Amino acid sequence: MRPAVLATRATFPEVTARLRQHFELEDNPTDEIWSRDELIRRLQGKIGVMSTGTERIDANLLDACPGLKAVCNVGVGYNNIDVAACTRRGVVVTNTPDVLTETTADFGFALMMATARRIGESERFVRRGEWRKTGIHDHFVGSDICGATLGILGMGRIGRAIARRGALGFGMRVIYHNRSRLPANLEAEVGASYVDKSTLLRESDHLILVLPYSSDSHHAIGAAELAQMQPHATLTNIARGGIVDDAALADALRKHTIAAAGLDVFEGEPDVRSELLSLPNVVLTPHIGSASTKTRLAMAALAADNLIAALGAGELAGKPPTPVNPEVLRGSNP
Ligand code: 8YV
Repeated sequence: MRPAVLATRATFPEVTARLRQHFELEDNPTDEIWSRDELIRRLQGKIGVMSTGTERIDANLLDACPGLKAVCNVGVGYNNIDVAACTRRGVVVTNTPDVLTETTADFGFALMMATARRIGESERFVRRGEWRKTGIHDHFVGSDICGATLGILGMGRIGRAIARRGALGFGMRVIYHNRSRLPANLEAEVGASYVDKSTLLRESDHLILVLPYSSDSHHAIGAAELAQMQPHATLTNIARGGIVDDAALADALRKHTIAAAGLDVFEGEPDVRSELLSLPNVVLTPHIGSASTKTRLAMAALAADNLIAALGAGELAGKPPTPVNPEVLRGSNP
């Protein structure tokens, strides 16, 4: 009998076919979102899971599913997984870095531009049939991207790809803040200068968030931070819900403390605060930063490669390409 694994969300046929070469696969072709109890029920007898950001893999779930040996997330972020709890139980965790960097940077730029140039608002105006007579100096005027100051909070791979676009493509002055400063050669390559967080907030015309979510980054942008930003500034969040205090942001948008926001991620998503839904000066998208067909396929394929290798099968047996807790593979977990 081949080992059994679970894929929690619908994926590409070529990816399920590859998993079926090695495992008894239970998949989710109708893509319904399972309750936690349902997930735990389906994980019984499974030794691996291909998960997504929708599923919370924590200590309680691991205790209820003691046969689990590998959790392979489709996504670079893995704040849905308690990695320490997995490591303690010898469960390998993997993610999908690199393959989504450029696609997500493109999307961050697109959302920032839509926000600065009021594309959502003006598109709704046209659809409502209100385009009769328009003013010239005050008609959906927004703020420029070219030549403006781009602020980046978080400077990992996606942050650097956004910096490059801003500096090289749009002639922007790029400033960033991160837990650790980049080496000088990397700063020069991406055209970005390090500043403290307060300078970043005060000087950015367009601030974009690309840092991972953790208890340290919870509400990294709240009322106090928004108050330091310029009234014409925009804020774009493509990182994770919870990094921004959405209630404080809605308040700032209503009071025009900042001009506009572009949000791809939300606290408590897929639910979105009703204040945000009714404000004109916010562009809302449903967590689609990495959503190009090519990239989503590459992410799913990498997650499948990780699952196959982590469970000791295939050419890379025992060596999943992108482990998050490699110490488990070395057998040195406590
Ligand atoms: C995914 C993401 O769509 O990679 C990430 O961290 O947020 C997105 O690319 C999401 O994680 C789905 O699992």
